[in-house]
Amino acid sequence: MDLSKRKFKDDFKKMLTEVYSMDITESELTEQFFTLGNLIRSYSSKNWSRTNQHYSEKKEKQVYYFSMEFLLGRMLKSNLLNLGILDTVRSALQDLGIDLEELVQIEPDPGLGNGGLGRLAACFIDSMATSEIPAHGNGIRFKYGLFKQKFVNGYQVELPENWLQNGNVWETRKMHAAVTVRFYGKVWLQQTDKGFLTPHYEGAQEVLAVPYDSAVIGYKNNVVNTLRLWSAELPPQDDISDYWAYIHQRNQIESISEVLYPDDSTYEGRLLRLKQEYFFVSAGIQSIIRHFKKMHLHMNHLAEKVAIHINDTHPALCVPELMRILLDEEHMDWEHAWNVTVNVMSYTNHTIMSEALEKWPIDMISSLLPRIYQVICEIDRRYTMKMGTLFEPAIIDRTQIIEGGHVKMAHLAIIGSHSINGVAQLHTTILKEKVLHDFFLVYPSKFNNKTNGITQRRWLMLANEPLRDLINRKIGNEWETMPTELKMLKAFRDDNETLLELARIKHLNKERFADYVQETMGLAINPDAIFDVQIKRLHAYKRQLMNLLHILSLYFKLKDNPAADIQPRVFIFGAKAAPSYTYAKQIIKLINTVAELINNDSSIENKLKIVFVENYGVSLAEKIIPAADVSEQISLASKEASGTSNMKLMLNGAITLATLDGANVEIKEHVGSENIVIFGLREEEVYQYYHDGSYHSRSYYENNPVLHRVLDALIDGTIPGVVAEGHSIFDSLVQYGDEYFVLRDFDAYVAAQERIDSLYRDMLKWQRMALINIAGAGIFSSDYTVQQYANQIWDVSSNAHLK
Ligand code: AZC
Repeated sequence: MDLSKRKFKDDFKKMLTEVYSMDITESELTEQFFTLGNLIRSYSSKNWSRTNQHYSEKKEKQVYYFSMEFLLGRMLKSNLLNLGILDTVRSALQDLGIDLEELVQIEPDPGLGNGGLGRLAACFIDSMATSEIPAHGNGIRFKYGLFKQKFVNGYQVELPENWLQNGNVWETRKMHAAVTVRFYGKVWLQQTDKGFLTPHYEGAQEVLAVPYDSAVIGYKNNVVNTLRLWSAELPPQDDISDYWAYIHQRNQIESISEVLYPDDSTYEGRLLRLKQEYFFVSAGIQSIIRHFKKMHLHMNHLAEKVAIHINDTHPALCVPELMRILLDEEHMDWEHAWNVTVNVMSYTNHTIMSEALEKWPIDMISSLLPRIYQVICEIDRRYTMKMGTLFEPAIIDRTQIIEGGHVKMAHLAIIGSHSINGVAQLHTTILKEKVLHDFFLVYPSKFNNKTNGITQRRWLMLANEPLRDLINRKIGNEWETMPTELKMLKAFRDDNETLLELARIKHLNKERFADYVQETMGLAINPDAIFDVQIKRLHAYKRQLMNLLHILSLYFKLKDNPAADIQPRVFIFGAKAAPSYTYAKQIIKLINTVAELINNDSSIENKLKIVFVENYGVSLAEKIIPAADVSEQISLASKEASGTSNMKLMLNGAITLATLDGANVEIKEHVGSENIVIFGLREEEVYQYYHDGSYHSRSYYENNPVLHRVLDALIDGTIPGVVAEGHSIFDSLVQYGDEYFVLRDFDAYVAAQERIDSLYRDMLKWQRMALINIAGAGIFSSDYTVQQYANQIWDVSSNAHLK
């Protein structure tokens, strides 16, 4: 948008007076932040309604991305950037004596997601608006986001994250669009006068679902899509006979949208979790149908106008919920309703970890959602009947929805969707050949790959402005919307001036991060050291533990020989563990304790430091990633579906140190094997071990002296204060088989780390590698990913031509 500094200053002052009756000198950061937020809203509101109007008038097909999680991060700068007014506003505020960076800090970072899956959804909505895809997010407005992590004596402690405390400037409550969601009760089918079977409900609990909409602003294109998050409320009641019963009921209902489950692998509080899933699914679909009906088209045409995406299995109830509405409320016959449903739905799988494949006990689902359960049973019955004639019984048994007293959500999503995708090539191959092989036999054409992506706007243009400026000076700014144009940077691979400039920028970012660490943790780190970064949820398969064992091996090397020639390193960790995941929490305690030991040992002359940042999330990622030299992507091959921090880090010039897992495989293809450091078992080797059962971790402990010493340190008091944790972790590796092959890959990992050490010594060579990584990162933009979803799955056009 066109905005002069003068106009902005006038608007800002006016708004401050209107809302707070203050002038600038009286106002504090909070008032200034809300004033700016409200101004941004007013600047985007016209385009928001224009976009909606355009979609309605043109009857454009709409995509609804259903996701339990949207891990947005702070929106202030992102909105300014996308409106095209970031620089103007920054400079105008400066004239007014206000520092934009200080205002940014006022905004709470809404942690409405656990990790990769939630952040992917956030990147997608940004990219969908930018790519002019008529697509909206649908999720839950959790009152409490993912817990705030504190370390107390090295242990993770979880505190509530009350992000809504001071209100959310971006949202609008849309009471007129509220819908009712039903739980419990009895249901039976009755014939109406017109001959339809309609369900009758008795004793159902009714919950009011109230939507809160936020604008999703496309990058400099006037498109504003919608993120709709639902909040659970008690429906208004005429007479409240029993006040206390009323309060109790209200609390119970409001608890549905109260907390995000702090777990991306196992599901606790199961009943509430199931309620959450149905709640936002039912609310979302009812509101879609309401909207569709305004077009006065027959329901048979729904799939021409609506695509619903099921992000992991959490929203899998979309399938029976849409069926319920088509059958019970629209009186379609089963065949037509099913046809429409399958054409509308598509599903993404994000993990092969079996504990994350949701299933619900029949008792629970049949009492909480009686009608939905009936529909699921009928879907299952028809599936087994139809496929039973085509495939052998064993295949049908393994692919049924209801089995062993449970409803399997992935099966429901697969049977009820026309498209099933994995999130990286390797992951999709594993789905087809292993994890979902039976389904692949049944529905080969449903399977496809969509490799994940990230938005270069947040992760480069905003997070790393010095790098953005350098790139723009070298190759112009076309890459902002056509990120593969970054490849033009390759022309500078032998240009020492550019490489030196890259080094200077990296150093600057490292200094900034070092300042932050000094301020917040009181720890001095050296910006000349290698900044070696592993940031992701704490999970055994991601092998933060292997990283730590290597650090210990370096530490002992220095203890034995203080003159040992190693490049100084700062190992940076950021990770939350699910509160119920004991083993992961033990690893956190161990890392913190080793950090304490190493950081305070003056005999190693600051050659090693460990920084374990508290409360890792989007805002911290934005500080760490631009400062990273090394990107640790060291999961056991086959276990990480894709990874996305790998993409953000390469885009910022970090060198990837990786196993051939998830999207690392594709990163290697794009940068070439000389610009990435690969090590470790490959996926086929891992499966071979599973097959022949020949991995015996103990022999690695017994035969590898370095490993032996490192592992002994866990249990012999070398690392003080971790007796219980040390033993538990030692046993998991040596005694109980080392599920994720940490000891098997240790040597290869150490060798790979030595290679990093030696590469780093040649500064120009290192920067050349960094440059090639940046130049090759464009393909991993979520702009491309969502365009592929649009063309190949949702069948909608990108470029709605709103300009
Ligand atoms: C993650 C995967 O672990 C990660 O590899 C992937 O990049 C990301 O999704 C986005 O696709 N999964 C999750 O965050 N959560 C679950 C339940 O899998």
